[in-house]
Amino acid sequence: MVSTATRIGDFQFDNCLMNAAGVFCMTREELAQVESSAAGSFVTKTATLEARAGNPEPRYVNTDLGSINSMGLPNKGLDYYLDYVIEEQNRIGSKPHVLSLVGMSPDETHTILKKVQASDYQGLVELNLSCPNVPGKPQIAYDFETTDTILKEVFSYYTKPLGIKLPPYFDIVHFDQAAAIFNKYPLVFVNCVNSIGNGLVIEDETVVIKPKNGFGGLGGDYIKPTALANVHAFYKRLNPSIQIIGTGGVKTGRDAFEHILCGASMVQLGTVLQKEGTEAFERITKELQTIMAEKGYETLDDFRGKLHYID
Ligand code: RRO
Repeated sequence: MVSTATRIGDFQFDNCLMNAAGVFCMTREELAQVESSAAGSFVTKTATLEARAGNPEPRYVNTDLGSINSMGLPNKGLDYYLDYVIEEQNRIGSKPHVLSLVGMSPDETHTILKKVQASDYQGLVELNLSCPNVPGKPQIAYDFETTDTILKEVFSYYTKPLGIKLPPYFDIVHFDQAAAIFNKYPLVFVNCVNSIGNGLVIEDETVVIKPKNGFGGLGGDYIKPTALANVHAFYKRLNPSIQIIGTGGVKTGRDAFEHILCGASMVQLGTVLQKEGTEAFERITKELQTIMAEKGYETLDDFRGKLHYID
């Protein structure tokens, strides 16, 4: 009997697939749709302290090879999502969930996390250190000094299970430097990767999204090799207590299999979920189960991280 069940920290999930933050997670209705699908969990849209309208439209476009977005962190504000995950946590039969957060400044991040710390929420939190789309705000996790400072300050008061959402890195030295920082803290997971920031898609002679003169985060096929490299690089470098969530370019069971082979304990669907809807969870789960059965694998532990190299 093949199982795609998994665990992150102390939380058990019946299935290793879930949505990626930003897709199907803006409203309670969308989150409820993911909850009632074959997904093992949901993560909320990254919340700031106050609600935000985000960037002007068009700000998300699907392409043949994936997607480009510059949403600009639109969300309904911390309380909306925090209230919902607490409500869900108290519902019998509810799955464990992930609350995604970031402040518009380090101070706001601390205000938010202190609120979560003081709340009844006992589930996982994902601190988004990698939003590529707020004009004038660089991706936090590309600044190692700031990242280290934020994590040091956070763990001086935050005692609940916390992970971080990372941007893709592109240099071995950066994998080494980032991992050395993350290994200093009691992180439960790192999520690799957010969209590849600041790509540019053109149709005829014009950019396809309005914000930032068309620059936006890439998802989908464009980013799978980069995502796999980041999952595996951090799987190899991080303390075994820090698990990996794999995100980027998953549209088939084979893609999910590859993320797990690289070391992922959970796999998130972004662009494919936006394109196909929540039916994608069942289809990709079945495709993954078929591959596992063909290979004689019964659980994710049978192949997680066991990528083969050429001698
Ligand atoms: O809202 C966005 O523009 C956005 C965010 Br916060 C993020 O983390 N990643 C992304 O591709 N878009």
